[in-house]
Amino acid sequence: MNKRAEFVATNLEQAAFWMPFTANRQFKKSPRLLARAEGMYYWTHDGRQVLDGTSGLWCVNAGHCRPKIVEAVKRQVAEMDFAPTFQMGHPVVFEFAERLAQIAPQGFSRVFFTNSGSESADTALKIALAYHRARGEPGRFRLIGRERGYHGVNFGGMAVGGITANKKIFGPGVAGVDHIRHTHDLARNAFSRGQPKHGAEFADELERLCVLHDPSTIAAVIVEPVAGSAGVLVPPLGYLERLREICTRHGILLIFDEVITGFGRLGSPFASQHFNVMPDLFTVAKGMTNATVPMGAVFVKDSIFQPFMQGPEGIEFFHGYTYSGHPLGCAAGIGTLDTYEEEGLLTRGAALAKPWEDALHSLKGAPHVIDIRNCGLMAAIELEPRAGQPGRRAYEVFLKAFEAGVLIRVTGDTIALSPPLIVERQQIDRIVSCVGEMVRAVP
Ligand code: PXG
Repeated sequence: MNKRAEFVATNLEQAAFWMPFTANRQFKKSPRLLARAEGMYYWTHDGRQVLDGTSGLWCVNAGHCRPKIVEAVKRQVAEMDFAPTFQMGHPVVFEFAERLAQIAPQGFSRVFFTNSGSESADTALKIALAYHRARGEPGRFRLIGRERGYHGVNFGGMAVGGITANKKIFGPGVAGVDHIRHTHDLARNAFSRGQPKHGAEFADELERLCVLHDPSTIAAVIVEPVAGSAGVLVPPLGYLERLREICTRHGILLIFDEVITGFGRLGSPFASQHFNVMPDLFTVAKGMTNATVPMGAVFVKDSIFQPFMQGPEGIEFFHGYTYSGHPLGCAAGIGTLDTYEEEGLLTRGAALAKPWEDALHSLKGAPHVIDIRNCGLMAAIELEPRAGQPGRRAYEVFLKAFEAGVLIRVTGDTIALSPPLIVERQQIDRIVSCVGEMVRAVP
């Protein structure tokens, strides 16, 4: 154990670190510390190997500490640590934007840089509002999200998000926001393989909101193509197509939040390609730099960008972050794209999707399992909540799996899985058999 690991292992109860989205008191009494990572594995501070079934937090898509990325960051930090992108530029940021535009679906020729998925969501919403104003429709101010959606924790993303616990104590938030219903339908769709059959009509709720508010007041609709945080909710067949059609008919921009689905998670570079439904804007983060340096972006169609360039001379869009296009993020991103491209990782999930699906659905019939959902290399196993203790059963599975050397993620009573895209067949088997064993072991 190195000195730093020794310190944290012994002193955590009064630790200064206020942990995000964590039961601090519970954690600090019995901490789980990851101290090193490589490829498909973490090692705990006391040297135990842990198979990463979650790509960190849905983000380390190429696996950990990949040499090309490590080298690119090292080189960049020694050459130029930081340079502004407000009224200045640097070569790396221009190069990275070109590289991203090259792998984006056709027409997404512009990239606005942020530092996280939350910032990407807020940036995309602001681009949508500014776009309508630039085109002479300032009356389009409403933003529509979806129940169970997660678009980060900043005020815009929180407002259009649909996760109650993330919103309820933070006041009224952004005005002019509404939501369509989520697509989870256990009664009709439990144990669907891939896209569920039932529920395309849930998209018609957007039509209802158009009647209620008048479509000329609606700027944009934002959805995750596959809802991640809410427990891997795969869009019903025909659902995204219908959302697209309603948006197009009413001049509403469709924003896909691809923070999780982007960069190969579904077996295509982006979910829009997997589902063959194109948004007007989409957000990314996480896998964009393989999570090596925090970074996010909004991809913008040329037709959305152009009105900005036709206004008066001067700053076209009053928005940006000190670290938009940070040189280290860009270097990490270029190293990441090189790795993805050399190893075919952005499409590797397509070949693995079927064995992944088969392995997961072998858990059908295991105790407590009420649904299994999968899409690309994402999956969820939903457990029946223990009476009076929601979330407890899945949390115990998580703890036991970690003890057994497999990192999984839980949200409520749903176990979420998203291994790095370099995962091998026997590692898939190990993840699934570990989950199966622990599900059988918990009361
Ligand atoms: N949009 C989506 C779809 C996300 O999944 C964000 C935005 C926000 O990204 P940042 O980088 O600001 O955190 C996310 C983040 C989980 C989990 O376990 C998911 C996220 C973050 C933490 C945990 O489901 N997604």
